[in-house]
Amino acid sequence: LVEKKLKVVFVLGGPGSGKGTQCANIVEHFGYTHLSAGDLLRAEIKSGSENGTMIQNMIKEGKIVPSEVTIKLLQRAMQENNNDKFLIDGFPRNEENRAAFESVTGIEPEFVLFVDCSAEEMERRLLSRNQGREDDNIDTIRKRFKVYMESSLPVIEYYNSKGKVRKIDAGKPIGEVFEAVKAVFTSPND
Ligand code: UP5
Ligand code: MG
Repeated sequence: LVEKKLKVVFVLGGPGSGKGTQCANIVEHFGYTHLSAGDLLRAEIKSGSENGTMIQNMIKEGKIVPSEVTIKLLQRAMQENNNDKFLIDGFPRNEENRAAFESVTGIEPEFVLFVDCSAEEMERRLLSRNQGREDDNIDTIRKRFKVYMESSLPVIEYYNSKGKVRKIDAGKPIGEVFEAVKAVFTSPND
């Protein structure tokens, strides 16, 4: 049995920056499988798992779920899928997430797509999303922004120092943002 070498791209950026939206486009054009850590955690709540209540409380507070929980869900999703190219959206969110994923899976990302957007625009998008997410209220949004600035931006900085960050301006209309994303995914050496 030959272990397949998995290709992973982390898609990082603030709450409401458009990670999920751009991932859907990347899947269509470049054949990746999209794994949103947040979606996996929300599915875990719905499934009535023993961790469900804990996860729900963390998400309501905008806090980062313990990495062993998230990593297990990501690993399971990758094992259940025959694809060898994955977009991991919204993970790793802090230094501990990053180091634990690397040591547990042995996977280093090919690169990090940094979906960069102003806080004002992200707030506007989240407040008008209307998909019933329990964390899309102004109180939780502020908490999510704070955690993003304090814990998630340093992860992007870490990868930037290794030359692995591809930053795109996500403040523009969806189609224009995707043009920049396409350029990243079609350029050589990525
Ligand atoms: N939209 C998108 N692009 C637009 C554009 N260019 N112009 C205008 N509108 C645009 O987009 C958000 C909204 O904006 C949508 O209505 C979209 O149509 C519109 P979306 O693509 O959904 O943005 P995204 O970046 O995916 O926003 P999301 O809210 O999903 O980001 P978060 O990072 O906040 O959410 P996530 O689901 O990743 O995490 C939620 C919580 O789960 C975290 O706060 C945390 O508590 C927990 N979590 C963990 O603990 N660990 C993890 O590893 C992951 C999550
Ligand atoms: Mg999302």
